[in-house]
Amino acid sequence: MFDKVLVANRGEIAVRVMRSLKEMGIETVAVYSDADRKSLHVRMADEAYHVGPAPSAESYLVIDKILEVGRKAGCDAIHPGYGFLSENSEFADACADSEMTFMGPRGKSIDAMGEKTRARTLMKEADVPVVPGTENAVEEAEEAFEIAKDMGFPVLAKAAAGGGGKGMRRVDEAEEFIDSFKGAQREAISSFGNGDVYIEKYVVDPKHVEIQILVDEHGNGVHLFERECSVQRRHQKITEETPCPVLDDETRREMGEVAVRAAHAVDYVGAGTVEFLLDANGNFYFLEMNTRLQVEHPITEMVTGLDLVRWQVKVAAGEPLDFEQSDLEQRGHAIECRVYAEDADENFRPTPGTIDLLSEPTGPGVRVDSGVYEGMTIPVNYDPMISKLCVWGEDRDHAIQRMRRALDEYVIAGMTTNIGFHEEVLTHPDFLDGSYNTEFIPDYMANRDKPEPKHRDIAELAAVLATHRHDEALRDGDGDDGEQSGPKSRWKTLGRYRQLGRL
Ligand code: MV4
Repeated sequence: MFDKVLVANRGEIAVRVMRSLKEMGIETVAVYSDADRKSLHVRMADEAYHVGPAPSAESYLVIDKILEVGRKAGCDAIHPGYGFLSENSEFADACADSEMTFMGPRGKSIDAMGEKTRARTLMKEADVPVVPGTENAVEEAEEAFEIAKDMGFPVLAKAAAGGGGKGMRRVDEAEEFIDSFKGAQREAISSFGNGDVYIEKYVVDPKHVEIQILVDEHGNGVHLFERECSVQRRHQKITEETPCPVLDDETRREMGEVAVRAAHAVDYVGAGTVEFLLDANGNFYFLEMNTRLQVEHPITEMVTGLDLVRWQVKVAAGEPLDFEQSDLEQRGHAIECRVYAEDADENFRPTPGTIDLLSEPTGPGVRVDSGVYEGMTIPVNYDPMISKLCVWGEDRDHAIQRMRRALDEYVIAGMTTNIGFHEEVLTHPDFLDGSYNTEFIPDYMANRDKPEPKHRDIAELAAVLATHRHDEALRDGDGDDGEQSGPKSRWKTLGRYRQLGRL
């Protein structure tokens, strides 16, 4: 087993990974940029090393700097988290070359899934259903047009080097095709330096359902069931849940088996996720594979009882899985809400700032994976996610009730957050009946009226109160109240304003 691990990431995921490492008796090493000197992951780590200025291209993404820290600190492995270098095959191979274990798949597995046309070919060979489409990129727009007409509109022109929604053009009518196709080629060149574009039949109003898999070095592979991720906007997930409310057991089992086959087809080792589109008739199609731990992994942990990071570490150390598929079950229901410093009323504009007051929900069935603490300033340089609020319930209704309770308990003052927006989602009829698909948020936003001020006003009021209380504390030499001293207790005061806000 490893003695000391470098966590090559920041924020909540670095904190999450370090927690499992600590539980396993492994020392933790953090890296940080100028913007993260005071961030939570730096405080959590046993050691921390500076890796450069705020822009990630000059710090968290510089392979040589990260490896140098690993060597200097004497690490025997590196956990990449998600984003940054997590799906960089060059980094995965460079770790292996410098005798630090990369906690992820081999570089060649990352590359096999990274190029979409190649991945589709490999998947077809492994009997994994893919969306009908061309085998390879099509160079000539006229040739592509003939193919599209045979296929029938709508079709999708996709960049072979794309992924996560980048480099896609939907074409609904023949007249638009040539321009859109050429546009997709230009975009592919400017975004990826690779102009290859291929054609797929467009699957209308699908659900996005993904399967978590786990494979060890000894060829044992299991799936940890699905996550339903259709609540998203511009390819940013907002809410995820498991089980998927419309999936039957037969389809679930099939999807799981297919996902494990997909992983084996690229000699995958470690934790990974296979994404599918699920159409209204219950047909599912391989979309892409994410060769990393994902943001939304906690809801899988809640229904399976497994610690995915712990298993990433064990598998990376060469240990075999000590359970098989038949040992696993989905127990209850889990939901994640991604809590962001953003303003849903202003086109989801990021609103990073300083957290004046923070009180995170706790209690039965609640888990908060947070990257912040009270008084911390959220850097403007990175994704403005504050935390992931996850709940577990005995069934879906229970989980929804718990999530609404937990959202209500959550106090973040000093900035606008999307907590109020989550409450809207969690009370929407299409969410409640589970029928929603990837058009849910776009459709909702097109018709949405700005809600009554609630969380937003409360946050601003609370910021004023926090400042006031701070002044008072300086004057009295003691910020906290003793007994029933009313206004001096910030939580009681805040509670009163929260109730007022609801009148
Ligand atoms: C599609 C599709 C419909 N038909 N492919 C978006 C992300 C990228 N991984 C692929 N995506 C899609 N591919 C075909 N043939 C619809 C989407 C899509 C989508 C997929 C998952 C979650 C949200 C989405 C939102 C819009 C479009």
